[in-house]
Amino acid sequence: MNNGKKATSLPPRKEEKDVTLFIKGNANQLSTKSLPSGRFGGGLDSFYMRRCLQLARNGQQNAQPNPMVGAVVVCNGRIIGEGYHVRCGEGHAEVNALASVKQEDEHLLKESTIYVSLEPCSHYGKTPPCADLIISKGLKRCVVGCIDPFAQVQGRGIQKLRDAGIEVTVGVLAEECQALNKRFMTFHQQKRPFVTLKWARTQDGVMGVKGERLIISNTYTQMLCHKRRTEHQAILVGRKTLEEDAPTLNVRAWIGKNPQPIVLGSHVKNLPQGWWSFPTVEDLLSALYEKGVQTLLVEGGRTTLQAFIDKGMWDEAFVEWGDFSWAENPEGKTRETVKVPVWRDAERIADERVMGRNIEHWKHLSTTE
Ligand code: AOF
Ligand code: ZN
Repeated sequence: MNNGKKATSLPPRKEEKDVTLFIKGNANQLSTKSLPSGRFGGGLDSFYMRRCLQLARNGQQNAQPNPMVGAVVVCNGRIIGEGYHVRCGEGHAEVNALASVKQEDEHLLKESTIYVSLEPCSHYGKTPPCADLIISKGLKRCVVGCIDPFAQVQGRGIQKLRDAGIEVTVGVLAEECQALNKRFMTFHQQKRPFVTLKWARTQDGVMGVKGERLIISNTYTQMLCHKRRTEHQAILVGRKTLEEDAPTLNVRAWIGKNPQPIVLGSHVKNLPQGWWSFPTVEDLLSALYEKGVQTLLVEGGRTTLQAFIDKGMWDEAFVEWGDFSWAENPEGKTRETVKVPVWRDAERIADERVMGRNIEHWKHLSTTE
């Protein structure tokens, strides 16, 4: 309908780049087309893929440990179906998108394209393979955001579709699609949990004082810390922190699930009930991978944080800056302090302002994203 305003049209499609993706652990080599990923650039494929990403995010709370995935079914410029992976154990994004297609539109499927932010699965998990469903519904084309790193899929879904004569385009908004599920990607690609480090510091770089508890966070940043705990499956401190501070590591200032508490270090005295203990970072990470724990929050102390940094076994970090300097404290000179860890291969990617406090968000330069 013309309401007198000038119609806005999509920007012209930029030139496509040929990209060849090699799939780890799979002899398949997939030749793909990749589109530029600017916010408004990239043409129609990027436009619909962006909608997939938007839908996928609805699964943030309940999809895990499965990835967040969105799917859109399009016929001649009209979206005839949409869906996302709502909850682990239930239907995948493609199943929900195809189920949402109205009966009177079913005949259009043969001319339709299905957009999915993650490669359609090819395995029997808790649900049957999505690739089989797409084939049986007779879709013409499938546009995939990124490859599923899960060992049982890893390119096999795409291969299955191509073998059935469906035209498949891979790698549309690939970086955004991978970033959305960076924890899932890291877990499957690196065979270890996604590791988040967290500490608080004074203006002059002190994170602790020997023999006492130094409180740096305020009520609001403490809520954020507890929220962060709910977003991880496991939480860890070193042996010294457990013995000196006796932390509970549970969620009190937010609502959500308590992560599994873990202590790192040998010869732990009085391991609290329900805690796990591992002697080294390597033992810990491989055991968590075996147990299917995808996310680990490391809350200290300094030696433990430094060990993860030195081994390069971390993905992102949150550093809260307190509003005071330890040196200004009259007792400042008489107490032995613990200084912040020393970074390596780290890039500061954002600052979060919380009621006047600054929380720096850092990323490890080797992290999946
Ligand atoms: C898709 N679409 O929406 C999702 C996929 O146990 P299942 O059957 O739920 O399978 C879980 C695996 O399926 C998960 O590890 C990941 O590889 C893939 N997730 N695949 O085609 C989806 N969520
Ligand atoms: Zn699936």
